[in-house]
Amino acid sequence: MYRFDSWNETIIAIATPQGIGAIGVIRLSGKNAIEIVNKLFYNKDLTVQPSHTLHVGILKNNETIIDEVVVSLYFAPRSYTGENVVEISCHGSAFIQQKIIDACIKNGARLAKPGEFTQRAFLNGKLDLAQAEAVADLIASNTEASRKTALQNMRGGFSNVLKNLREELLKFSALIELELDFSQEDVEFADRTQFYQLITDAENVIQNLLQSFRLGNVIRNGVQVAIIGKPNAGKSTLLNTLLNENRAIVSDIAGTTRDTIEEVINIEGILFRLIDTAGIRESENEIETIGVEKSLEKMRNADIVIYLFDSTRETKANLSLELQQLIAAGKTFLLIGNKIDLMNAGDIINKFEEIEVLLISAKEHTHVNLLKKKLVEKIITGNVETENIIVTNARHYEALQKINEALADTRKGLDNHIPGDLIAPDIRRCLHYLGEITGQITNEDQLDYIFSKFCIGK
Ligand SMILES: Nc1nc2c(ncn2[C@@H]2O[C@H](COP(=O)(O)OP(=O)(O)OP(=O)(O)O)[C@@H](O)[C@H]2O)c(=O)[nH]1
Ligand SMILES: [Mg+2]
Repeated sequence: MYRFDSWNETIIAIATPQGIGAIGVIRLSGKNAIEIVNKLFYNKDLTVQPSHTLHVGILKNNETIIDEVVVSLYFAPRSYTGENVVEISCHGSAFIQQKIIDACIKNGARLAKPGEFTQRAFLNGKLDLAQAEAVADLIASNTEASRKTALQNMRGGFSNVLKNLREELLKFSALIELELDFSQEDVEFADRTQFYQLITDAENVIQNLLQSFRLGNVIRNGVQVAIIGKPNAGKSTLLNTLLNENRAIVSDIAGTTRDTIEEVINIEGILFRLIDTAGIRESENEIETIGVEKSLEKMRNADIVIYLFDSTRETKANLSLELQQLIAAGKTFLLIGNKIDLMNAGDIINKFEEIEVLLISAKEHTHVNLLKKKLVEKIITGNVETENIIVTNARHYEALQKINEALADTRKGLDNHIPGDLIAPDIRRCLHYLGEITGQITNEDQLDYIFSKFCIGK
């Protein structure tokens, strides 16, 4: 196993957020965690207490009382990090917490680096790398969907799929390597039909995981939705209605919105980043022209474009042209006709027949819930559900792509009946990248990089 120099040191950090709260939790992990806290603890000898117990008492630094606290004890290996862990719940003042930390440092602890607790958990075999990364995601999760996927990954859903695959491939790899020792004798230990089936199954699994990344990315980072259209279509009104607040200025003067406005809403657990833009038209006004350029840029970068038009003004012929342009731009879009409160029922049905539009009234909130539903449908397509395993991590995605390539090469080799010694390197490549995701194959720099993105205290 890989080790670092500071392996023997006891680390300390505040586990609760910065600022004042009722309670603050300070965590220590390492060989001497219990001894260090014991030196400050006044009421009893912590070193003779059983694991997984709580102790109320006073912490003293020399003869001054710092605080009355509750201390929780976890002995190695039955703790988050696999080392001795002490958690001190003190009163939540930043001053008290700092005093406790200072006193512990004086007695031999050192401040933890970001993610060092989880890094130790990984190095002690408590979590694999993909699970450890999910811990960071879980802490950062801000919607129901991102919480669910992170929790599932942390529990090992993703890792288990990869581990099974790796074990199956290892079996075949061992047989093929064995053939290499008998290469003079032209024997095949690895059953080629079974092996072919395994590669096909593996490709399916990997491709599903790759596909899930689009949704995974969305769950992690949110979906960019640009609201685009001509001046006065009601884009800013729609933004306000979706947000339920008067965020953007609305007026009947064409060209009201000049700069883009971005706000976030949560629909069914997915974050949508709504962008209200300046109405698109030719203009003599320099500022408006800059605004229009910005609108077009937002449209290009968006995951979904809401193309909003005024259904009282737009003709079917013109709309068909706009539609063709949207299709040509290759974007995922929703065609939305606004202001149906100004039209009578018959017109509404006939005016845009054959074109797939959703007609709403942003002002009167008519069919706005339908619009929300359509936004979600654009993201969660097919049978990808948030209950399935979803790849949310770009590092995993890259490794999965490499595995996919290596599997394709292996399959090609089998198709062409090439000998085992030429297939072996491709299988080794698969195994390598599978191991890279779960951390069975890693280098120190990579680990440091991954854990440095954690917050301190985790
Ligand atoms: N009757 C009716 N009026 C609406 C509706 N939506 C917007 N309006 C009106 O249309 C006018 C323009 O609305 P805005 O939301 O400012 O339009 P915009 O698309 O943001 O316009 P620019 O910022 O100039 O591009 C305002 O007077 C709104 O009150 C609607 O659903 N029904
Ligand atoms: Mg506007």
